[in-house]
Amino acid sequence: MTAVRTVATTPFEGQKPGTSGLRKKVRVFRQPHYLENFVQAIFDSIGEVAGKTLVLGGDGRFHNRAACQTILKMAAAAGFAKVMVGQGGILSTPAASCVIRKYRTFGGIILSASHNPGGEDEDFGIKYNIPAGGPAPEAVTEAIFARTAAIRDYRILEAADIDLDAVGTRQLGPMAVEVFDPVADYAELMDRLFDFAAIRALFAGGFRMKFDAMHAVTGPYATAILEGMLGAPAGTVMNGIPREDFGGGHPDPNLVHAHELVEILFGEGAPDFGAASDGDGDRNMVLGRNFYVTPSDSLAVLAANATLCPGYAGGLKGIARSMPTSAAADRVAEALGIPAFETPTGWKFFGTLLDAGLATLCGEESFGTGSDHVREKDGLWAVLMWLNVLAARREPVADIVRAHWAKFGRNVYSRHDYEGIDSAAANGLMDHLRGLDLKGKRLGAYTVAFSDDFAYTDPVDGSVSTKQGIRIVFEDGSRVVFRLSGTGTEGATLRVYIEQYEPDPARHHLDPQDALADLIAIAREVAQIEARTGRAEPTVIT
Ligand code: G16
Repeated sequence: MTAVRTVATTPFEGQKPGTSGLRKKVRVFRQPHYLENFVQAIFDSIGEVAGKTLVLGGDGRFHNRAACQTILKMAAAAGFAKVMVGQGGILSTPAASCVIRKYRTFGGIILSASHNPGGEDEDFGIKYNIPAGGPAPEAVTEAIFARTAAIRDYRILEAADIDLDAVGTRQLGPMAVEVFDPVADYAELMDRLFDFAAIRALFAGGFRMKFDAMHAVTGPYATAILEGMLGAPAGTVMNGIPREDFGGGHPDPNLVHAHELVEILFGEGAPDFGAASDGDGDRNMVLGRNFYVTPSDSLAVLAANATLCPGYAGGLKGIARSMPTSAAADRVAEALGIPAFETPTGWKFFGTLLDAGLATLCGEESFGTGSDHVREKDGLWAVLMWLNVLAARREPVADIVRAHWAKFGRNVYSRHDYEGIDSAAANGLMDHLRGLDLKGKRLGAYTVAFSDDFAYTDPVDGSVSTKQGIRIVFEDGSRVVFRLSGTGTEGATLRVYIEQYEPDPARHHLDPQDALADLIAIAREVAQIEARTGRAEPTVIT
């Protein structure tokens, strides 16, 4: 017998979704009613759910399984007709988006704190994706947040836990639960977009790569596609079994956290190509032999070479990037005669552009690249697009990027993160920057053209987002940008983005830290970083 129980509850403070959903420590999520309140707030905010189908899955981190069971029972109590769950509760973020779109479901719930560490004392997260497959826009997340502040009770089915490990459909009270293979639909989509035969031929010819799944969700996807469908040798995928604690690591594919891969690609006898993905499979880092491709350059190079891939052979409609991402992609858009869009940080801002057919490729400096094939950034997709380009051009990664710079000029770029700083100090620093009147002022050798707090009006739905990061733009087009991260769970993280355009190929080989040294010093001084945060140096440089 199953019955719906209505449980009295009181609101928790701070259930406000950040850049990508609600992310908190596992111990916060494990408090009685905490997850339930948020899930009920979602169900209460997204319209009529009765009779609808929902997608559910996560990156497999600690608490993923328990949360799936709770959400299933709440979905049944809310009246959903069916929930499609990835086998074992596993579903990468881009695969969730793929499945939501393919089966036209009423959106999905994704359990992930992305690149943040996992484990009993680490992070957990939850977000709702809309029926178009993308992260809920701000109007929806605001409604969910407002609901969390007013919630008085939630409803849950009293039932035993359901088996999530065997593929198949079973009943949970009146609701069907379909446990499905989380890889199949996604792999089929990739096969349609890219020239798998050419990539197979590349591997058959001795091309070597390493893919670091960082003990996170992309392991099964990468193993099935790279080693299974594309014939890459066994062992191409490393750290390929998803673990609840990501093997104790920090599943963030950057030069610091993916150091195991970096050492291989910069070591003796390095393979031709290296790539890594994050906790939930939406981020990517791309490396050539002895060569790091910045995410901003990766977007630009993929855009310039997109027509080599069957799924993009007809050309691109437009390219969108987040404001802190370098303008390298804008130069490609200009050359292609297509529009370039500059949005606030957060994949959700690309959704309207993709839905309206205004953009085909999107990218962010935060190791996110994607296209209109789904409505999330997609780590493995980016890797496969690179493989398709490499299979078509048969040149080393470094040569492709250098030739790109020679043609378009180089947007020399770096991001400096100051992690885990005091929140009050971080907010004080941002207020200080907002209060400065810099227009026309000289900072070092640079003159400020303008400075502002980035605001964005969505060209499709007219929604306005303010306070999206402080830009100081100099007369030669160089700029420094300051933002506080919206994905952390402890203290604050200050991100400083530094960019300078370099047309001269004789200077393209310079290390960005050297080439940008003056701007880096200016950024530190104008924001009073050391005085306000006590940090003389950033914790992560990418
Ligand atoms: C999330 C969003 C991304 C965004 C990133 C920025 O990434 O999905 O679109 O660029 O956050 O993070 P922050 O606010 O810390 O700079 P993810 O991979 O964490 O979902």
